[in-house]
Amino acid sequence: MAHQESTFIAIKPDSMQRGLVGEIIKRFEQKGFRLVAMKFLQASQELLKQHYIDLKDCPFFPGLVKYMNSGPVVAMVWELLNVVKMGRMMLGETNPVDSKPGTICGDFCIQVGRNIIHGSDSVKSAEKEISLWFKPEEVVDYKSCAFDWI
Ligand code: IDP
Ligand code: MG
Repeated sequence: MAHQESTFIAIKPDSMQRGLVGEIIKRFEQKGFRLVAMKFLQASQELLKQHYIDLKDCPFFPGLVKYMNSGPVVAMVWELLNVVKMGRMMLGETNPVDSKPGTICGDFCIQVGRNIIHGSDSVKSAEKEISLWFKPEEVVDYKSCAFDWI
């Protein structure tokens, strides 16, 4: 399919507990992106340490792994043209204090340590994250009926 690009989006344990799952998925659906994989799980510490490996020397790393492991998450892969960059724009900035209203962080959270959603920051990290969280057969290739209209 033309204009393919994939990103890994995770609804973190706090947004799950706060009932924001539907709202977040709605925004990606309404934007026109295509959902190709989704799972609901409590991520293991091992998986999360691997996911955040680049941050392993940060002082907040142990707290970050604990936070992400504190309850279930919704892990997803969304596709289409420029989804990595536009996905990050929809999320807002890492720190909610810098996130404009209208973005997910700008609308629904306050603290960087409880910033409710993850999105890949580049095409390269998206590839790494998708292969870490999903088996190839868990990512479904199909044509959305809206494809030609978006
Ligand atoms: P990103 O999630 O926007 O890519 P990163 O710098 O990769 O931001 O950090 C990963 C996650 O680590 C953030 O989303 C946030 O949950 C957490 N984090 C980042 N900086 C801090 C901090 O200063 N204190 C506590 N947690 C932080
Ligand atoms: Mg990051």
